[in-house]
Amino acid sequence: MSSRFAGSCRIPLSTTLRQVLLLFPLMATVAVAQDKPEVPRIAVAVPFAIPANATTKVVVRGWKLNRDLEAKSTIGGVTFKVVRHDNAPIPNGQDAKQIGDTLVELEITVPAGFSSASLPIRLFAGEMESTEYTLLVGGRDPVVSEIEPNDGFRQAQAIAIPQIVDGQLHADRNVDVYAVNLGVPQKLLVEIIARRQGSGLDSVLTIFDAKGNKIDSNDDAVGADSRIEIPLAAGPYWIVIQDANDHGGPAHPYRLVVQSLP
Ligand SMILES: [Ca+2]
Ligand SMILES: [Ca+2]
Repeated sequence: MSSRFAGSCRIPLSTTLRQVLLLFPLMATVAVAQDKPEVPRIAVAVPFAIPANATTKVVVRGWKLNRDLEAKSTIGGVTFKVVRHDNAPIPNGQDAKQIGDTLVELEITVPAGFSSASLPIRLFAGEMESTEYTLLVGGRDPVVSEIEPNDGFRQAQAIAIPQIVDGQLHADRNVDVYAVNLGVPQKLLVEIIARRQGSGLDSVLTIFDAKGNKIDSNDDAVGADSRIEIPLAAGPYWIVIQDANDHGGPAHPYRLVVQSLP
């Protein structure tokens, strides 16, 4: 430390001045907090994947969304209609800091021939705009929706290979089961896209053979999202999706991707 600064430390401060100086950072923090605008923020869109050439109802969850908002995209040709805004239910034991506490329901119309695989959206409250959230549009492989009930081996939903399934763990302790039948031996990729899209789901993926033997399981491969690559003999298999914390509900959408690898 230089002598100039060392010398300045010897100047006595009055008690009042010392208190003001000590309080100043706190006062500044309070002022910033009070002035901070309530910027809308997006946690997750349900569903987070929508088709082209269709109008889809999408519930956007997040914070500060229960108000008059406008939705926009930097990509033209897509229309947004705000249907309603409301407080969002927080299912038992779940964290509003992760899944949001307010919602806005949109009808999003994506035109035929929409060429992008993603649709960035922002919500505007007057001058304030949310951070960007990216919806997925279509998919490289055929896309189907989950068909309930698919909550056990006996109710498994049959899917093809390749296949994309857009689904949701709709309640606590929900288990979704899909059945695939391999005509020939092949290396299978099974992947969940959920948390990276803001979903509350912490997926756990398990593959069972026809006898009910567990073949492989994965919890976290890409962040909290699960991924399995496995060579399999020909035959029927079950793909099971669960939440690591047994949670489910309106903020737990997922996309299941099943592909044959070379
Ligand atoms: Ca489900
Ligand atoms: Ca996980």
